[in-house]
Amino acid sequence: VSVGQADFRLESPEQKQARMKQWVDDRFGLFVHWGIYAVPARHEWVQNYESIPGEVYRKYFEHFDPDLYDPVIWAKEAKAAGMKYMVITTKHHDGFCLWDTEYTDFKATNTPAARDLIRPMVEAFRNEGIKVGFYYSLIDWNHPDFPLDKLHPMRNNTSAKEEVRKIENYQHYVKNQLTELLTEYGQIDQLFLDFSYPGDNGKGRDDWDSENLISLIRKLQPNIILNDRMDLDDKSYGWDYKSPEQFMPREWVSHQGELVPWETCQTFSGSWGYHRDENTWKSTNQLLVMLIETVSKGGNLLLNVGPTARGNFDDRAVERLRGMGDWMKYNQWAIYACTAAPDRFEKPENCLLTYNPEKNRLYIHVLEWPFKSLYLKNYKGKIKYAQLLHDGSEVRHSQVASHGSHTTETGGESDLILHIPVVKPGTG
Ligand code: FUL
Repeated sequence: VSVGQADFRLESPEQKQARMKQWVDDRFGLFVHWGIYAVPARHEWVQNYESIPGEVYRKYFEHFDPDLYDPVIWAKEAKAAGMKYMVITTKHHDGFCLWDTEYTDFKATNTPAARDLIRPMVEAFRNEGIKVGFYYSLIDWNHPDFPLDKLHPMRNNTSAKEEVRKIENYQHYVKNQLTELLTEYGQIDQLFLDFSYPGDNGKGRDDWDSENLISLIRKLQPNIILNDRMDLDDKSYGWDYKSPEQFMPREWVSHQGELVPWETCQTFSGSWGYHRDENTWKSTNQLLVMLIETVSKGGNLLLNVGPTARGNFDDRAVERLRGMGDWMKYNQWAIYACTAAPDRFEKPENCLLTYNPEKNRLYIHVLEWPFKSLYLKNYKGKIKYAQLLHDGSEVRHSQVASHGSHTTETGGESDLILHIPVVKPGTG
């Protein structure tokens, strides 16, 4: 489905659904936050958190030398984890650009890395069959015309100029850079713009010229999937999916009553960029539950890695990605092309449900093992056949009424019992 430049607003819900289908079915992607903030290794907002003036922050630019950078390895790790797409920070809030942009000197080519770091990445991921998306920060603490707003690292510095910045210059800069990104790297599947706080620059107006920006983006990449972080409200057309950060909504319904696609972006620990001292890492098990829960609520998961300044993934990230990959090998069918289960299926205790509407298959994720049996309330007549997903073993089910010993006080004739083998998968 191709939507022309001027008429993207006329796209019907069916056309939009068709354009989004593959992305929605893919469900699991890799987010990569990489930039010169990986050098100080203490959060991607370090310049803001520590109010570091541009001249001082520049020392990280001068030391950015990713001697271990090999995007082929990154792509292989993502593939093995079962991820189907990736989104890379081409530029974060500090304004540093990973590609060879014409519009600023604050770019990878001028660091000791001395090359465009995006191009080989795009190629490596595509070679693994992983779709490529770009994150692009609308906020830019390096650009001279970006307002000294309440989030700017220099906002409280009296020596910083308080003059009204020429936001129009900055808007041109954004359009020029996005034009580069969306014309020089082939088909870009997703664009994650980040982020907006309309009116907070003190001038109460559209900071990014968003509607024209969307027109430009749609013209350059008619099939791109665009997030919702421009300064347009929920009723606006133009964006394709909601991008909740570090949380999962139960579901997202539009003003027209339709389900809105969403993707939750999540971190392994408390930082997006590589953080040397951050120890609050989620376990592989927690991350898997997060993935299942996301799909069980009808969303996508974009899970973030913050590579080091030397250009590799840290061991903790690799261990978790591989652990997730081990699980995905056997259980991917309960993730891809799946969504929330229809209401007729009640969620058993300590379980999550995912559902493939095209196959009419329900997946019951039993979060605690072992169970001798699983009580399925009001499932009578709703199951034809049950099996363990990881090896296909048939699982017997029976009606509560015919197994008196299983009947509980809440039991009823419409309930079923699923007889789960006692042996845990992989142990016997
Ligand atoms: C936020 C940013 O401020 C964070 O640094 C990160 O990039 C996250 C995905 O989006 O808005």
